[in-house]
Amino acid sequence: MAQQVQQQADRHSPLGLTEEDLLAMHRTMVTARLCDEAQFRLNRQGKAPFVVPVSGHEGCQVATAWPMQRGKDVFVPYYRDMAVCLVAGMTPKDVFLGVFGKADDPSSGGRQMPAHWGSRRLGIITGSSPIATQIPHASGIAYAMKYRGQDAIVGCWFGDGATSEGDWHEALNFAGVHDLPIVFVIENNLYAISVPLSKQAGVSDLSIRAEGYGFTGQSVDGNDVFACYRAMFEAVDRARSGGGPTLIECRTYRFHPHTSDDDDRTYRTREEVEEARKRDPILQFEAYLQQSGVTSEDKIEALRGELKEEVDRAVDEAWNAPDPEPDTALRHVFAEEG
Ligand SMILES: Cc1ncc(C[n+]2csc(CCOP(=O)(O)OP(=O)(O)O)c2C)c(N)n1
Repeated sequence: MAQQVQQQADRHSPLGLTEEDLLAMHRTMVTARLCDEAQFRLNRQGKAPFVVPVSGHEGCQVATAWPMQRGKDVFVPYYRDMAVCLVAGMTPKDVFLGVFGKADDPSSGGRQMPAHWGSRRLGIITGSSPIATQIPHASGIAYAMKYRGQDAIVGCWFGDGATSEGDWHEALNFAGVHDLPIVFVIENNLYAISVPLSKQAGVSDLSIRAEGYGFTGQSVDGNDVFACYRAMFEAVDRARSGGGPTLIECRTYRFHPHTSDDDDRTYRTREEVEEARKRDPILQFEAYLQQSGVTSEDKIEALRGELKEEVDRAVDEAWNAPDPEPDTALRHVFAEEG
């Protein structure tokens, strides 16, 4: 082990990440994974009508959300971005208030579907269900920031399927024309529900599309936390210092079906999923943490137990929280009298 400690190249210090940062990032990734496992259990118990899994994407989500400044920058996530929202400041209880559609759900007070993240307080912009509609909003927000001379940037996340939408191309073109302070992050998990990437795009390297809009693009291994962090850190720095937009493609994989309503056996072999699980970003990160002496197998095991209890408590608290009052069902839909 001591020998392994010496052999492990230091990947975090050159990026300005401390051991405390690494442990906090790890904690967030494991929390997201455990929330995912809990929401699937609740779905099978009939308590959670619809869930959108994050498992497999935690590494690229945490790594790309990390360089953003909380309370200052604006997060424009899509439905799969539970871990992005945990980095932005949401809690497991917030996640489950949304899953159960409770009155205190920070995203919409139980009016939106689960996983339609939003919080004015945390600077998370609420998205709608049609794919890619948040991306022109993100460019518009970045335009407003630049116009007002604000010291802030926008991070905008979406899947590979979103890059086939007109909204996506319009938003990137607008960002390139106006040199906006924005970072676009593709979480390329190779499928838009059942449609494989080869049927979505004539290129296999989605980041090269940035060139068509006049800015930089980069593809990285989405299971490699350090590669994702580095790409985002540089992109955030570029955006903040007036250097304009960046497109980052994180190559990742989702371990579960698209949602709790999908049966992925119809379009992916079990062997393919098992192969992808061997590249689990959390396991790879944990291997690094152990080999560089930041933590140990025992401590990881203890942390999982602690976080599992935290997530179970969040589930109970959210389940026991009040439902929205039925007579408020039309609030924010029609103007109210008086
Ligand atoms: C405009 C539009 N078309 C189709 C759908 C149905 N739909 C919901 S999620 C999804 C897949 C999107 O895939 P991707 O952007 O790759 O993200 P992923 O779910 O794989 O993370 C589709 C087609 C939709 N919501 N909106």
